[in-house]
Amino acid sequence: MRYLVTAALPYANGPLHIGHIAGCYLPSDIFVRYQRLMGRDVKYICGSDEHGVPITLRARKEGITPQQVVDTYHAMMRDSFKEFGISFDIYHRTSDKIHHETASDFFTTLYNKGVFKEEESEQYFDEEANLFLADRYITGTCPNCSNPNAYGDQCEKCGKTLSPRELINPHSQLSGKAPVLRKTKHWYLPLDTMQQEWLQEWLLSKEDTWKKNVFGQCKSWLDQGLQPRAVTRDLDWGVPVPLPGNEGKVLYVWFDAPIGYISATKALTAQWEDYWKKEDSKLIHFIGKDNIVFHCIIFPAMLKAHGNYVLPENVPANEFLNLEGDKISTSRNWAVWLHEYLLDFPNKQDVLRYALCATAPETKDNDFTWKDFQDRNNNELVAVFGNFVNRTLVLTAKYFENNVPARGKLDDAEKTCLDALTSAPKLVQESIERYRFREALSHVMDLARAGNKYLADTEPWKLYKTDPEKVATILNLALEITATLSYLCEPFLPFTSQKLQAMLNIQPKSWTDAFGNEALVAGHALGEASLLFDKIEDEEISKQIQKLEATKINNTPVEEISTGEKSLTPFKDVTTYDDFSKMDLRVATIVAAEKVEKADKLLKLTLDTGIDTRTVVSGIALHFNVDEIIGKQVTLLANLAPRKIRGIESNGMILMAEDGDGKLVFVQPARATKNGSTIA
Ligand code: B3M
Ligand code: ZN
Repeated sequence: MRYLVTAALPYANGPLHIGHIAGCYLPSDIFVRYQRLMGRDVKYICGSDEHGVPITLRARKEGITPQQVVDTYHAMMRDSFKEFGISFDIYHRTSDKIHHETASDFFTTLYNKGVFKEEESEQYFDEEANLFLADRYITGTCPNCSNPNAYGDQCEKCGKTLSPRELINPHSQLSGKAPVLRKTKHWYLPLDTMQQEWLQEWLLSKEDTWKKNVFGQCKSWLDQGLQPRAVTRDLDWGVPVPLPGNEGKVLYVWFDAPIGYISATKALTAQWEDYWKKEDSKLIHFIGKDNIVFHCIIFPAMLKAHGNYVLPENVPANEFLNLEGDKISTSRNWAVWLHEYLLDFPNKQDVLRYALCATAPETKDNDFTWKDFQDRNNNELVAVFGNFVNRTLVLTAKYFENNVPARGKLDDAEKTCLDALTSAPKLVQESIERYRFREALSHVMDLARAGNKYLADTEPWKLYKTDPEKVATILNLALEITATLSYLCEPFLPFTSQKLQAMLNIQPKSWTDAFGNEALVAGHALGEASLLFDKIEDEEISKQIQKLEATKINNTPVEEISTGEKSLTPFKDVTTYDDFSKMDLRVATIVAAEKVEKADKLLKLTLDTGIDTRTVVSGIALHFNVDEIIGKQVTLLANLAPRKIRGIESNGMILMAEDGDGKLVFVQPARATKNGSTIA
């Protein structure tokens, strides 16, 4: 038996955020690490999904090629995954030659077998850009909610799935013009007939083994009746349709992307066919819930039509993770970006892994908050896990010269403790096998809790003078728990596991060897102890919250802020670039603010400019409270000549935007950036 575990291929058109991680990368990583520890044959596959319209649109907007877009994000995602401890066996990419060949061959096989229906239909065409307008290239008014900016495939406001022909008043994203209808030929996967032939029966057989949310979605697709799906598009970015005379057509991104799992396995191992074709192979797709139909219906349909491939054993999709009560959104920048987290919290990968696993949206949408993140670190990792390990190691160093003491007679407290010790691995295993990673993690923590309680109840630090033998037994057991924790936490907290094993001076072990017999023999010399986790202070958390708040301000739609009459100030006279460039504009943060006595309009601000800390007197006191502006980033005219205002020397000026009604807002960078950054 062997496992092939895939994690959804993220689109290479933006960085990764915690929603991606909680949705499928962390659960799959936990699952695979566990399988490896069980000594099973497993391959863990992922890579960048480098086709699709959003990538071409982004490239157009930025004036670069799609390849440049994907090169940037592919590298970025690959590196973030690695640093975060996501242990793919391969992180491949769909612009790779192996993938193009594999996807192309796959299409050809289906074509030669006569699987596809070929059909001509009318589609929107931009006459100015000389292009058919696929999916996102076209926008218009949503027939459901009247949102004027709905896309050709979906309205993001009401969530309705659309087809371009349903849009009211459609226009091209490229030229802005109204498109015309033109005939074009495409190939369709006949899901309707497949449903009757085998797909429905196969899917219905999954009721007891697949997660409720996943099965439920499949069931409702079936109930509506599956429709033929086009697997090609009129586009120039993607895998070209491998049939002569079809220039300008590529495979639909959702046709080629799942084949990416196959090409990545090919790139990884010469034995790739074992994993994909042998009957005793288990194919498991980890995904987020928006990908269910593609992995549970369309890809299986493709695999079956091709023949010789196994079908997915399970598709443990997660629901969505929200952030501070609001939907995570790339376009609104409402997200915690993985690469920024890794910079802001160096060597704290496991804290985020812990927090995300403990709040994973396994059965329903869930919310990530920075406060919860801090609490989980301080009250669970530090106060329970870390505290237990630290007390155990410090006491062993103190009383037994850092060697494992021998175990003596066992009383009731020891027996309870041993029970917890022997049952924990089984509980963790059972939960992981059922894809319940939150529950599995809580079993690990329960063992740490049991250890903590054992030390608190037996108080070895009070006993040493009178009963050193008892203390030896207590610490022997506590160390045994510590060793077990180091093995058990590996799938969830791999960095901690490693650190702990170094502190215990033990080697990593497979779970089949690790449990059931004693991990530490009396006399074993321990390594050097250090703190496993440290407290996260309020300031670090409020910084993160402020960073989020800042994006909110910058993204408030214009209609919401400017009310009333728009009597805008007319433009000033022309100036020169030379004059402009004399101004030294910098990003700075307000670190303190106070009212200026007897001047109700003035605030005395203290600014951190990255280079110095300085005072600026600003006439904004009627517009802002002192508390609400501390921590805000602003634009500072840094080289304005110093000036005394009400006896206070002001060194510069902060820039404000003023609407026609006299309302003021800070001019600030679109996202938190380094103080001292120049603005030009
Ligand atoms: N790139 C969609 C997504 O990131 C898509 C997954 C492909 S998995 C084959 O949501
Ligand atoms: Zn809508």
